[in-house]
Amino acid sequence: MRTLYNDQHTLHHGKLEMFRGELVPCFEVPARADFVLQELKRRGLGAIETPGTFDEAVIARVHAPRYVDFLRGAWAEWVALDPANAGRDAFPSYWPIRTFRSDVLPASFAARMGLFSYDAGSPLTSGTWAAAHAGAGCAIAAAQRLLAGDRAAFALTRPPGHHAGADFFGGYCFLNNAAIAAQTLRDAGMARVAVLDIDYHHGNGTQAIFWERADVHFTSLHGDPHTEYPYYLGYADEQGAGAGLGCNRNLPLPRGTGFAAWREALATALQGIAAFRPDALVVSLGLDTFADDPIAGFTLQSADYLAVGEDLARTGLPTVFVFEGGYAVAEVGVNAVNVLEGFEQAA
Ligand code: SP5
Ligand code: ZN
Repeated sequence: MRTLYNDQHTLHHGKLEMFRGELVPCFEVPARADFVLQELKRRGLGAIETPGTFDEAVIARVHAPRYVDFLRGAWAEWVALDPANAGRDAFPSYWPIRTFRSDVLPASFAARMGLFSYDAGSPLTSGTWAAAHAGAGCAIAAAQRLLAGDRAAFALTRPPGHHAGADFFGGYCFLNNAAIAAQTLRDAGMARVAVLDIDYHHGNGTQAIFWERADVHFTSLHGDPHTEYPYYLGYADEQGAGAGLGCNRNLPLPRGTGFAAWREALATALQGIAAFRPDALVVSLGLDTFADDPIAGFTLQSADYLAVGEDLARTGLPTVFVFEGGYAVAEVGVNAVNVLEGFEQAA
């Protein structure tokens, strides 16, 4: 399968993230994608292409214009506040939680940082927009490979996307690449698209984007939010609303879950997806379900990812894979490519 990749991802390189009252080195680093790229080449999985310019209209169908405008200009605003800011990443410190207004767009940069985010773990850096924008281009180009008749394509993107909502960043995510891929398929005439999120963390952004929509079905397998990030969404009783009621499915699993139980949940997820009769599948491919992941709690082994790919191929659906989390950096390449190779062998 083809990989869509843009080396501009390296322009997003956060230094530190807030954790337990301290700034600790970022887990989401450029080397993650480098290891995947290296493994793709080593195993000869298929052509690796860099997309050119693209039509931005699809981004505006997923994200709010005032949020996109903010992200595009955020670094320049940050540096304009103080030239010394060029040497430090931007973090939010204020959030409009319940009872505050979110309809007013404050002039203050700090206030808008909080309006458009939900955690302090996602530093905004000089190259965040360029990297996220290039990543969205990869997601769009991967979706277009399906429209051209390919069975599958891989968008090797970072920063990741599935925590980003229509108008907020968080969880290391800025633009929701999986949602953008799904929307691209819809815009091209596919009637129904399923998104399956197998990152360790619930894909709260993707869920929220499609919450009231009947044309995109969202399913997520993830650590139980009672104990796991992102805590405030991802529970089993969240089924969508309005026209989208019944088009959202969460399968939370306890911390410590191993491959046998995880794979059973995957089978359950795939049955629900088949019942939706989608024209295509978008997989939010997080590899932080790996046993040695430093910030997650499942115990999948590298060889298990081959079986994951095989299970996904048996859907028979045209499939876009979008890279998400996975922080065991030295192993993330093998684990990601195992999914893709398992898929290809069973397809
Ligand atoms: C895309 C994705 O996987 N985002 C995950 C964001 C998780 N952010 C919270 C990280 C919590 C860090 N916990 C550190 C534990 C160190 N032992
Ligand atoms: Zn994750």
